[in-house]
Amino acid sequence: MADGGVRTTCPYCGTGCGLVVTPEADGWKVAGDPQHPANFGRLCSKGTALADTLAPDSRLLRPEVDGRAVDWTHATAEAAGRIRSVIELHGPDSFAFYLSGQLLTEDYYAANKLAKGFLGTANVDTNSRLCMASTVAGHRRAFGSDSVPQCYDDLELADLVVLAGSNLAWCHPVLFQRLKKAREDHGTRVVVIDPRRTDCCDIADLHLALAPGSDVALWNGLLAHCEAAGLIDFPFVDAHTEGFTEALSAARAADTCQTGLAPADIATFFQWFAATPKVVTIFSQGVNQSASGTDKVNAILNVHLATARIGKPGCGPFSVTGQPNAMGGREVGGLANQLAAHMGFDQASVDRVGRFWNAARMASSEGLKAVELFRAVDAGKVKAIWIMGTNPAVSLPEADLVRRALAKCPVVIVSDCVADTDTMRFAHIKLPAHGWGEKNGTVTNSDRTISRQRPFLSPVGEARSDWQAISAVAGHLGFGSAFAWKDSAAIFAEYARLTAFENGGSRDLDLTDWIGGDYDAMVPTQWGGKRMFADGRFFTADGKARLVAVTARPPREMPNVDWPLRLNTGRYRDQWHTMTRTGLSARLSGHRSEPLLDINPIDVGRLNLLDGALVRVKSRLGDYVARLRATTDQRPGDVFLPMHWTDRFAARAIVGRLLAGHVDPVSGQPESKHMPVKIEPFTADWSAVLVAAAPLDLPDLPWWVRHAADGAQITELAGDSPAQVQGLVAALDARFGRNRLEVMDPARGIARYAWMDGEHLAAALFVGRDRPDVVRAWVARLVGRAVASASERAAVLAGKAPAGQTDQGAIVCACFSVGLATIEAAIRDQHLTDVAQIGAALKAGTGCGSCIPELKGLLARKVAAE
Ligand SMILES: Nc1nc2c(c(=O)[nH]1)N[C@H]1C(S)=C(S)[C@@H](COP(=O)(O)OP(=O)(O)OC[C@H]3O[C@@H](n4cnc5c(=O)[nH]c(N)nc54)[C@H](O)[C@@H]3O)O[C@H]1N2
Ligand SMILES: Nc1nc2c(c(=O)[nH]1)N[C@H]1C(S)=C(S)[C@@H](COP(=O)(O)OP(=O)(O)OC[C@H]3O[C@@H](n4cnc5c(=O)[nH]c(N)nc54)[C@H](O)[C@@H]3O)O[C@H]1N2
Ligand code: SF4
Ligand SMILES: [Mo]
Repeated sequence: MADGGVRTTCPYCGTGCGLVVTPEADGWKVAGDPQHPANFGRLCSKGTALADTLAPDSRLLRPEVDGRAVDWTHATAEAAGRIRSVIELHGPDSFAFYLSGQLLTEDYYAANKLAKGFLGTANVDTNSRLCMASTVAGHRRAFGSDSVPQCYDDLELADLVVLAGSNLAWCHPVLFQRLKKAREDHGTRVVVIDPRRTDCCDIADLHLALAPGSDVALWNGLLAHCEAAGLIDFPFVDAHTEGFTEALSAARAADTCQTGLAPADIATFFQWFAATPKVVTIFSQGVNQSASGTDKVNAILNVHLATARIGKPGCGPFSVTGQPNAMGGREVGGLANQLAAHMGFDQASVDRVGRFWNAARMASSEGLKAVELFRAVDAGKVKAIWIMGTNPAVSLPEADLVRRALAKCPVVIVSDCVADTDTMRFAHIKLPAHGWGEKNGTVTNSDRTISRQRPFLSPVGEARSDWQAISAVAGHLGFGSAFAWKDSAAIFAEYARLTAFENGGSRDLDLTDWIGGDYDAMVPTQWGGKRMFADGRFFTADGKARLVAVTARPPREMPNVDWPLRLNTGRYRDQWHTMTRTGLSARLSGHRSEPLLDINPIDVGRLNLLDGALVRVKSRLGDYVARLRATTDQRPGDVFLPMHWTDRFAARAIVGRLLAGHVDPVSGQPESKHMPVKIEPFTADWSAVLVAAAPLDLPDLPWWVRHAADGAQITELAGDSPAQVQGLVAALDARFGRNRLEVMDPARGIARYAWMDGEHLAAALFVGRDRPDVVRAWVARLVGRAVASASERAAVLAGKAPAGQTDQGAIVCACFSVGLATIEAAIRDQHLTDVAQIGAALKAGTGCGSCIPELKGLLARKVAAE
């Protein structure tokens, strides 16, 4: 470790912030790297809390085969043997990899090479199919290559930034901080295009809350407007593009009424766009996760191409990628319809890559994309699957089909750093992977910057890097010499040579400059230069970009009498996907400690429901239980649920169970943002809260949800029969022994229990007809501590803390763990009137700043109340 600590990269979002990690007396200090061009020292709440998630107790420590711990040689020989026998009997396409944008480039390259070059199958798909596939397809249609033309500096150079289907404030918080600062410095205009009001709207000049799925109509309208306003750059269009006339006539036929927006708002957006030469359009899952996602992408690219607003400083379309290495995965070809190094399945590329790899058995055509892949597993066509770095039992649509498929698949191999995930429960062979802090390799962020992830911890247990697992299996299969890399540097070097191989400027991705470089000393560098396409040269056969004629299509399923509401899904500020890591952190779990169904108050009234009540959300595929949150952030008729909760954290809170597997016809990306649902009341006769040191296996109950608190796990529960409570108490007796204290008030439906381990509190359960009024955080802090005196024990059973100890409610500021109740009290008692005063009084908002929109909301509520 250098004096200044280890320089590495954040394992969460595609912003790709650089970090400096230094040892401290009781752990690690994670700080933003002032020299990294993505963040220049900034961090968000998730990056700041990284040290909280290094806990070894959640990790998978050693390989397992059929439930038995074995050594690596045995596990990889067994994996190879099972893969070989499936392929021998059923052919190469009976095997598949399902990978992840959270793998390192080196891991991804190794998996892709094994399947496509040596096993002879292109069944190598990834969670990027659920994420960026529509952008990849849109880029390839327009540019002839999957290239992101812009760089982050463009956020500071633009005069207008359009956020299209991107909740940048929560999902790329450091980019949002950069945009916010640019706006403060020189008045950058911001337009948000999103059916929901998000925290991005805090800095927006205009929020277009369009009808879900209607983006193509809006962008087509803009293209027609640009033409009518004389804004088409004909010299550029004529010299460097094809397809303008067709795209324009499709655009003219568009009906912007489909967006449901006020004509005046549409006109304002069009005028601003037309009047501002420097426009950046940031787009993300509101665009991609749609059955017309590829057309949405091309509708955006059409406008930028026709006005030559591309590849210039402060000017261009900008897909922000989700995962830390979503881009690297695309680069090495980790998609079933791409080969490697940005090459496709044309004969010349198949031949070229085959020669470069000296391939034993080259795949010659595209493989199965994620949704079809799991359907093929269900249909028994794919019989062996190796899942690496992703949790498809949760994150895919039609999650029940996915679970059924995994349950009957003869060979399921899962590589993960975490021991107990929903997907891991289906594994026959479990392979422990390095976690962040142990991993050693490269990642590519949203603006094509390649950075190093460097280790600063020794691997826990027997964890290995994913590429080592792949090369060991390849060795057992007899392909050892092609996978005999001594370290990740050797893989990167091979990959860089492949990008340069017979390239000669014909392909966008060319890492010639990296060949022979010092891998360990690598500094963050963009491939392809700062911006692409400024010279008007694209990677199609004729060098010209394509405008694509697109027509708006509604989402595949629309609300109707039976399913009257539209379900939109997405992310919370402080959770990452299926919570396997962020769910370990108390401060990250406090912002939203349970999933909430966001719904407009008009719908709450119409359905005769109450804000804060539990409800059952049903689609034609499944159901989900959540607490209502009435908010005008939602349009009437639209509801929102987060994607994060799993069977490990809740009963009945997997949103993928509600979603149909409709996919975009070009990209194969599923439509995760539009599903008709209905809402029914959830009848509960009892509610309870359980506090214990560790997560517990609970009996089957109608509803529960748990979260990490300081020192313990807090589980909220509810049900509809007294037998359920008896079953729960019996299960807790079995777990903690019969040394149980209790108080009962049957008339009021109240029962309270504390399980003691000698003098120490092991667990406490509070049951009531309504949600128990208990100071949860105080009880959580007592778990594992001595509770000796009679009065202390009585206080625990009462759930009443000594004076001054209250629950602070939802954590608003995750950097300094400041809760809602604390902030509201300070606003009231200290007469605080702005965010700076809150910061001075409580520090809230002075870390990453992601909570500032919420702080402003609290101040505004106070003013409104007065
Ligand atoms: N905190 C946090 N940050 C993350 C992640 C995380 O799990 N947690 N995950 C990372 C990953 S992998 C990804 S892909 C990114 C995703 O980042 P984003 O795409 O910004 O996040 P989402 O919440 O999925 O969706 C963005 C917005 O699309 C809107 N939307 C829904 N339907 C439509 C529509 O029809 N049109 C338009 N215009 N908008 C619509 C939603 O209301 C939502 O606000 O975030 C990354 N960053
Ligand atoms: N309803 C709905 N569903 C969605 C979305 C949505 O917006 N709405 N978004 C989709 C999108 S954009 C995405 S990207 C996906 C994400 O969905 P997933 O990829 O399923 O979610 P994660 O929780 O990130 O799963 C990553 C797993 O890999 C493990 N892991 C982390 N690092 C490593 C490593 O280096 N090696 C190995 N072997 N394992 C590792 C983690 O512990 C975790 O179990 O979800 C998709 N699903
Ligand atoms: S913005 Fe993204 S990359 Fe940066 S610290 Fe936050 S989660 Fe990590
Ligand atoms: Mo993603």
